[in-house]
Amino acid sequence: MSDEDMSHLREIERCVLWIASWTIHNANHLRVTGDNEVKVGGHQASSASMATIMTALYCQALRPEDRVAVKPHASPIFHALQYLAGHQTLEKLENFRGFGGAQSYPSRTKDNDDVDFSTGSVGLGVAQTLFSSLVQDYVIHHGAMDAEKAGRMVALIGDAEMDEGNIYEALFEGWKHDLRNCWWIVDYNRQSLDAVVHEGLFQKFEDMFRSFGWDVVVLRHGRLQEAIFAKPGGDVLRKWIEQCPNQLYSALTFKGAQSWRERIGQDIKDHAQTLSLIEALSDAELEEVMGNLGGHDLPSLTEAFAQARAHDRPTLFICYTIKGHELPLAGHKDNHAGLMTPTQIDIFRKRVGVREGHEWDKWEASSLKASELQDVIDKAPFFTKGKRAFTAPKIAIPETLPLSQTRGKPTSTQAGFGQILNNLGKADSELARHIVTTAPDVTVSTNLGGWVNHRGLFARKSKKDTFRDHKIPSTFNWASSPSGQHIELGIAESNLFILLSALGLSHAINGARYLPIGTVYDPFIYRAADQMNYACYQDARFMLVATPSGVTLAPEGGAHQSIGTPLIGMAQDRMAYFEPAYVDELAVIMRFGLEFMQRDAKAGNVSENGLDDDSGGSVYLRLSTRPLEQIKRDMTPELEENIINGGYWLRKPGPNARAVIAYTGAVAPEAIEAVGLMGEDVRDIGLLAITSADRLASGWSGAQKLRQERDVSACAHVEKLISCVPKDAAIITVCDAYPTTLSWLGSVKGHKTRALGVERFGQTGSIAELYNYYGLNAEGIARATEEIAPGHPIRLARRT
Ligand SMILES: Cc1ncc(C[n+]2csc(CCOP(=O)(O)OP(=O)(O)O)c2C)c(N)n1
Ligand SMILES: [Mg+2]
Repeated sequence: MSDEDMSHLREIERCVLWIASWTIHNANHLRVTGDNEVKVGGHQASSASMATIMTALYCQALRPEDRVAVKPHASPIFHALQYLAGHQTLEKLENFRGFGGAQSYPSRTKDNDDVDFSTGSVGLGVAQTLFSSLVQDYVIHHGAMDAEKAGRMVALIGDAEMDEGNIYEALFEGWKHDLRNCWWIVDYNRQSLDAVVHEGLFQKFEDMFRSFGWDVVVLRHGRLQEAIFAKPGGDVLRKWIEQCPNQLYSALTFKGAQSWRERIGQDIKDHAQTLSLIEALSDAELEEVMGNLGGHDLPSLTEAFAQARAHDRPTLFICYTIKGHELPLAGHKDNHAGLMTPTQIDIFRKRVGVREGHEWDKWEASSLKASELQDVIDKAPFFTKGKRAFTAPKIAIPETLPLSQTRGKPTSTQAGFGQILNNLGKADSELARHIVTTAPDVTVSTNLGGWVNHRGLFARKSKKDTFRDHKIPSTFNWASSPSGQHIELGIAESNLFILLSALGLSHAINGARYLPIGTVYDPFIYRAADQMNYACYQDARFMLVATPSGVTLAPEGGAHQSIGTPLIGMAQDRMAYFEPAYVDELAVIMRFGLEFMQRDAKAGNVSENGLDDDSGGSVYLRLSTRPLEQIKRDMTPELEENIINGGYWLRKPGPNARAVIAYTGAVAPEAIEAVGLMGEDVRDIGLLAITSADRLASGWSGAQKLRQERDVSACAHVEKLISCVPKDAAIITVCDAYPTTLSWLGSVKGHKTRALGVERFGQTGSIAELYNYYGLNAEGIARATEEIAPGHPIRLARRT
């Protein structure tokens, strides 16, 4: 890089730091008025820490095909860079952290300035880049991207963020899958939110990453420091800096030149040559030198990034920085949420040469001509292509999915899922080619084995199945190749969700759409609920198949039984939760799901049934291992629609019904039996099959909102269903989950309701024993009905 180019970058960095600092100041001191208003957040120090690194990246090192997960609190720096490059509006910056303004943490869905990956929950964006690199390789090996078009997947990471365990879970998986094209850049400011981080952390990172095959580049000293070290006596200063404890370095940075002089003078009093080097510096120069760590030195950064561009090995950059660099908050251990006072920002404004009233002028903090700097940033490779998000055409989904003839054999929804995928895997189709499956070491036990036998495991380098080669009989083919369509993961559920997040964004990140299907044991959704939420937050599209579930997995015991997961499914935005009982329902739901996953979030338009279906989302299928007698019936378009909308009457209540039983999932036989037991005495009793409590509930809420907005024709599916239930009848709901999943049904039209379900940790036992214990068996349902249904006591029919 020429000296002129470097001085342009320095000027841009200055402007970036100013705009970012002003954005935060504006949000807190100017926009927020009134004594009672809470300040909306500082993070000026956390942002400043990254100003140099991000200037070097965005204005020099990155290419349009690269994708970045920005450290959450560097959001103002990101928005400032995009503003300077013309991709962010003044209005959004003025409204930073406000309603509709630029987001506190970069958001793919809410920001308008080309965010690649959302961040916020620390650690997750980091793993996202690793799995996105693996997905990029999947795309290349499946012929949907030229190998030369591969980008670097880059994570900008706070050093305290590196405490998040999910990063190391991902690191293992990256090593297993031959990770490449991934850069993790640590902002090593040695400060966390609360305090100063442990000594010697960088050494641990270095050792660990090297052992996983990463290149590790430590940027400790900038060019100014190196220049002094090269002088006689300089080596003593280097040693002093390198041995200075983190806390002390931070404290001296905060206190400034006089304190540096005193402390260094005291520690190296016997080294006259070194002392004279320090004495030769003015106060400002001394502060500049001590702040000239690798992460604040543009020449060191640009050179290190250029070197890493020459190969595709995963690379960890440890960049020494100072939290709050260039600001009066620099180095103070309490500066995380710190804000410059109006007086401090005023001093800073004058120091960078910004005139009052010109704070938002793009290049005001530089003495160079605005057009010159604008030209530099416009020509930076990263910005030359404008916005970089792709779209990809939809994958055609056939009218029906291939279900096997079960010949009257009882079948579980989990087995049905296995059959459908097995049948899809057998034949060639556009759909089958675009499905990618993944599981955290539960491929076989969640019934994905058949599909994997047909489609194989994915790996960049082929690996044979030794058991096959030795002709040892085995049900499963475990050979890997670059054309495989199943990505096998270790047990870490966190990785499953982040991989689903990466696969489910491939249409936008790589311009190649896939239909990811991931399986997991339902209870372990808790293990990675944050990752699941993160994937949905950034609008990744995937199908989650969670099985087995509930207490129905009976002998597996309480540790594996999930109780609250339907509530997670219902509460999760951009994800529809389904819990079918029968395999024909499952086939309809999967077909719908694969199409639903491909709808465009921007289409958003709530229809008259209260569902925002146009914008689609991910799908969560809560499936069971319990084989159920299947209902022999034809799948009519009407039934199909009801299944998708969330429920249908298996037996419509008559005009004199005293009670209605509503169930979801594997407890169907008990609900049916209960209706049979009571049916003679309670003639008109109804039986409502619920395939999606989530869609029934959100449609209900949506329709009410529409009516509030005077759309009187709005009517939810559940409102239509319940409209035939006589006013005084009771509703008894049954599910293998926390009862609140369905208890709200009574509120739709004001029916008295008793909600049955599971409220305590499960036990081991048979299904019959457990259903009896929780009152989910037919007698339990009948007793609950009797308790609340109006009229005389119910006589139960004799069981045959
Ligand atoms: C999962 C999660 N836990 C906690 C937080 C709150 N939090 C935000 S940043 C942060 C640590 C800041 O330290 P570091 O990562 O070193 O960033 P720095 O501000 O020093 O650059 C914490 C605890 C969060 N955002 N996400
Ligand atoms: Mg830090």
